[in-house]
Order: sequence, then structure tokens, then C-alpha cells
Amino acid sequence: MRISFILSLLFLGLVYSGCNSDDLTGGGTGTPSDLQALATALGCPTVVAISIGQSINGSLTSSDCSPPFTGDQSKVDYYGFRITQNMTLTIDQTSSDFDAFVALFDSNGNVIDSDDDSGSGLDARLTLSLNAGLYAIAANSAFATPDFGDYTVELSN
Ligand SMILES: [Ca+2]
Ligand SMILES: [Ca+2]
Repeated sequence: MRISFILSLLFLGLVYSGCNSDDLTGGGTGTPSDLQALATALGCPTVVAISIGQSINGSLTSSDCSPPFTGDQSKVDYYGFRITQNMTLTIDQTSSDFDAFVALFDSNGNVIDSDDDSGSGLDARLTLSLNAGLYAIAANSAFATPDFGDYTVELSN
């Protein structure tokens, strides 16, 4: 098991800095090469690593990337993660500044699912059963016009 795990990492050409608890539970932060792959697929230079159990504060501003939704002039931040086993994860995006909208993309930059208001109030929540792989959370606003302000995105299981 351990050997095959290491071999599969070598096969993928991934370089891990060392073992940590995330590796053992099958949910780990994306490596730099993972994040670069997502950035290329999404057409956005900045993809921030997020791990299971982590909550990150961010803000949408005019200098952020545009989402790949036709005719959508809003802005988006991306958060990347890799899971090494199948699992059910929940993504929450909360904001008191704007109407949160969250989407999940696969490693090819294709949208898997999205949510507007399944959290509290206008907050967004996605719960998905995911296969092992590389994913990007899009922290977005709900409307096709720009909406700026602070938010929090959280990945949990
Ligand atoms: Ca931002
Ligand atoms: Ca919403």
C-alpha cells in the first residue's frame, strides 16, 4: 500500500516535501505543480492552495480573474486542492459584502457543479462526492455584474 502510493506519486512526477497528516487521510493541499496545472486550465495566474479543514479569508476586487462563464463580468478567486481517495466534501463561501456564489472545477477547467444560496442567507454551499483527483474552487459572486468585497471560503469533510 505504502509502496504503491509512493510509486504512484513518482509516476505522476509529483514532489512532496514530506509526509503529513493530510497525506494519511487522503486529503492534501495541492503541490506547486498542481496549482500551476489548474492555473493553466482555468486561464488565471493565481490559484491558492486550500486543504481540508481550512478556512481562508479573501476578497473579490477589480484585479481578480474573470470566471469562464459566458457573458459574466464578475470576478473570481480560485482555490486548488488534491484528494488521493474518493470522499464527500463540503465547500462553503460566506460573505457579508456580496451575494456569494461558489463553483467547483475539475483539473481540465470544466465546471462540475455550482451553488448560489444553499448556505445561510445568501451564502453558497456545495456538498459533493468526489473521486480522487485535482480540483479548483471558484469563489465568485452571484450576478454577472462585478460585486466586490470580503468573503470566507472553507473546505470541510
Ligand atoms: Ca481576490
Ligand atoms: Ca448566494
